[in-house]
Amino acid sequence: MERLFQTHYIRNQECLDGMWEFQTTDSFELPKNYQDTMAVPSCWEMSVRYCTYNGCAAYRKRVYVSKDGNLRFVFKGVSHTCKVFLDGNELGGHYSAFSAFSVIAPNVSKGFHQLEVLVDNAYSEQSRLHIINDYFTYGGITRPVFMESVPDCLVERSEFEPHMENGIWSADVRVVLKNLTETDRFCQVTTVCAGTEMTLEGMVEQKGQTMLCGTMKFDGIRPWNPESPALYELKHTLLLDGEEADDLVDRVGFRIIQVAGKKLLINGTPVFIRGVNRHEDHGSTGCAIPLQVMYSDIALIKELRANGVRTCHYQNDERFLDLCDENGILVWEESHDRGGNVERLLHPLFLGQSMTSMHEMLEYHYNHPSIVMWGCLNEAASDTEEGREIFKIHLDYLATDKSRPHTFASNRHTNDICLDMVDICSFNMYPLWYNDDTTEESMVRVKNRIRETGNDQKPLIISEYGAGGIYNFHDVMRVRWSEEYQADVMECVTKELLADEDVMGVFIWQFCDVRVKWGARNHMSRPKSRNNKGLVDEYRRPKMAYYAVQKIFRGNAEQ
Ligand code: ADA
Repeated sequence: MERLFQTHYIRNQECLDGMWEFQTTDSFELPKNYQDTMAVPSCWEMSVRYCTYNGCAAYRKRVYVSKDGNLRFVFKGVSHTCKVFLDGNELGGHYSAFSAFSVIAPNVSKGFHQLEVLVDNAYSEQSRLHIINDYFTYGGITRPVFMESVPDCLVERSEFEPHMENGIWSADVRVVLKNLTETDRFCQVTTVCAGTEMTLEGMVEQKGQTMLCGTMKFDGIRPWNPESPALYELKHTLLLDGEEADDLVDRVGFRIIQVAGKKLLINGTPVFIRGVNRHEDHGSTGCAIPLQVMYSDIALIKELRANGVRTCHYQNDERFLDLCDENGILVWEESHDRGGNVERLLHPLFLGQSMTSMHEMLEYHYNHPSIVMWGCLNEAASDTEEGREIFKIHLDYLATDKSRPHTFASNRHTNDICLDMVDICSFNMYPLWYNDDTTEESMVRVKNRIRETGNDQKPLIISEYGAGGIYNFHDVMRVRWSEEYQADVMECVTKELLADEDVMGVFIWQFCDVRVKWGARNHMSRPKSRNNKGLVDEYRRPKMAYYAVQKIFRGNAEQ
């Protein structure tokens, strides 16, 4: 399943998950022969034969095409650079493991064909988002793959922007159509949602894309909110020459997100976010997390009495976002990057790679009601003029979405110069862990900076705080790395932050332990080659800190 609901009733879509032929290669070229097989989706490092392999590999799958026509191949995630070929002809490629992409193969004849994918997960100057980091870059086709047969014009994506005025719900609807042919085509799109129908029409230029816009009015709507996350099907049907030719189905929620003073409002009601930072990583599957584990993660998050998730530090698998939509979990979705110092931000490739990631996030995840804010550039150089220029480009783009606030997680507590460009001020801090600073001392620094820069009337989120705890390491002295010490820190800091009236939300670092790729530089602080600040370990086994936080979150939820 691409999503937790059927995304097409007309378009034919086939899932290509399963065992593919596999071959490591010395260069980014297709091999002549394939000697092995690999599951798709999966991370090749989770197979003992390739557990340390970092480099290029090729995948091949024979596909059967039941009728002549155009094919659209959809990859929900390939880590981290890839090229796609059909019968040896290059169809396109993509960079960054965490956003979906598609490639078109026009005019394919009925019969068997060879689909091949070249993948490279090596670190290099060509890769400015996937770098040696405090999380692991796996290798492989790590999310599901689909083959679709599509007409000459298709529904590429849509944006559904709900509004509420005088008790009446309406929505601005924007439908993007793609024309694969060399001639302009007249298209009609009928959109149905919550019993309301609207038809838009227009010319789609040859080999181009066109956005058709309209407004729909509704009655009898059940709003989306954390307590009652009502969802509605959004169905777009494309007519070519009056005939139904293609469609795209999505799911939406009717909610208005507003920043009012230092509060975040959902449909006019202030919310306090009790969140966790969640990397997509698991001790058994790497980043290729199956739906059942996503579901059990959501269950653990809800059992914790948390109501929010920050997708650190990249876009998430849409099935997880669908689960957040269904469960009323508030999401800070973040585009792919972590820790950009000035040198990396100014690298010739960085801006292009990062802004592509931002567009793929905003354009294709727009309709998720659970995404209540966008984030970018975690702990990047927001304390420098050069960094500010890069931040401005990113934040100005996020600001084009008027339906949600935007922010970034800063660790420049005393000299951040980019806070004027966000709707919500967010800071990462680690009192009682990286040093003996108290929560109060950390908060004083952060509040001084917000006040100095005239941003003290904006909502304030503590986007990361935490401590390391090795699962099942217990110590009567409650020393650092013991579960006891981690639980003590989480209890103390969580209580203090939730009692601070200036704080509108927190995201604990972090939900689960994750594998890291930091080399010698950090192995001393990353026992087991993992970031051990999870409330649960990499196999989702709760630590003492999980229960310490649960007790406090439960109290906050019942206030
Ligand atoms: C930073 C960073 C996280 C993680 C954390 C830590 O805040 O944003 O990705 O590295 O530090 O565990 O130290």
